[in-house]
Amino acid sequence: MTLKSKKQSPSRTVFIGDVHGCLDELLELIAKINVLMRDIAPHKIKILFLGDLIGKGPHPKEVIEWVHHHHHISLLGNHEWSYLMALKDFPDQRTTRYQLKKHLIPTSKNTPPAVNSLPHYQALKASLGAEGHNFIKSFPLYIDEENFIAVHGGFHPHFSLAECPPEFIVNVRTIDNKPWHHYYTGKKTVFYGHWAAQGLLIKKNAIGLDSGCVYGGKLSAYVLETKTLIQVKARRRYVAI
Ligand SMILES: [Mn+2]
Repeated sequence: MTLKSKKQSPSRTVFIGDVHGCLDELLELIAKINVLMRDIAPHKIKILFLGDLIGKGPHPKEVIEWVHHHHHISLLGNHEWSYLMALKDFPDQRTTRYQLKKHLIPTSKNTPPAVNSLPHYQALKASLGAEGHNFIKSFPLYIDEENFIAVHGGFHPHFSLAECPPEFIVNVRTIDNKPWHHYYTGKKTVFYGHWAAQGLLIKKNAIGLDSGCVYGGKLSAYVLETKTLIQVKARRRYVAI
């Protein structure tokens, strides 16, 4: 056995921005990632979606099923949040925490109105079945690891992630007219989505990966360990921005 073969296989952590039901682009992106990672052991590759798998785009059901089937992780986006809130099917403690804290943190002015009606969500729930629906319910609000933080929208600099209300985490873009990450001074890199109008943004400690695929932009992935950006172009513009 050579020294090299005794070495532990490296691991890779891949973040993917807002898919919004763009299944074709997701599959193309995954194919690119697979080519790039052909020398990495499959069990060493962790793929983490930054939320908003559903909403706006053409294939929300198929995207949810694909991510679930492949045992990947997704954060809760504002669209999954709206879906669960509309169906009144949210874990109680999160709603309670929001009720307690909402007077402390003003909701971002940029919070979009709910774009999907209750009948739309009910139809999606019916098409997903219990398995897909429960998968959405399992999405974490944030992930705080030793070497990164992942959130859908962002967080408030004066509050810990655990203290920040869910609606704020999934919706925030700006605080006092500045990007929320302007106030973030932590060392861990924060990966976030949700801000297609800002687009791809790579800073030392904050990386925004919503590059507006559903608006005819790109679907983006970023590899934590190698700092590699991987993108595919949208096949078309599915909705107007
Ligand atoms: Mn979003």
